[in-house]
Amino acid sequence: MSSDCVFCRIVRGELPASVVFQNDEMMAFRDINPSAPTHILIVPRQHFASAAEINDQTAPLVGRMMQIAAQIARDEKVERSGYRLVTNAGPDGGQVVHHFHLHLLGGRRMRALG
Ligand code: DGP
Repeated sequence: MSSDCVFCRIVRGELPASVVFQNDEMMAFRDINPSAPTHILIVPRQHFASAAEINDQTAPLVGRMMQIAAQIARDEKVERSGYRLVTNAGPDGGQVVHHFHLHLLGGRRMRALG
């Protein structure tokens, strides 16, 4: 937990969020600045900075986050049309919030990477 981390504050209930899923180890809520018609962030309750910090303890949690992302995609009715799951790490990755999270993006055609 980090007192000034915006996602820790959402997890603690100190900041509002449009929550679409939560359990004892993660929350999923709508991005405040959506890049697609469906743009949901999947956020572990445990604070760690980015994909660069995934370790043996957190790797199973990350797998379950991807599993829940697929479930949310079904709930959001983008499973058939398709979607993108992405995590940004560090400056060149465009990471702004330094609390690991997945972006679930759908509802429009994504551009090819690269
Ligand atoms: P990034 O660190 O670049 O992977 O993306 C962080 C995302 O978090 C960005 O798309 C905007 C979103 N965001 C930042 N602050 C808030 C907030 O207070 N509430 C919500 N719902 N989303 C936020």
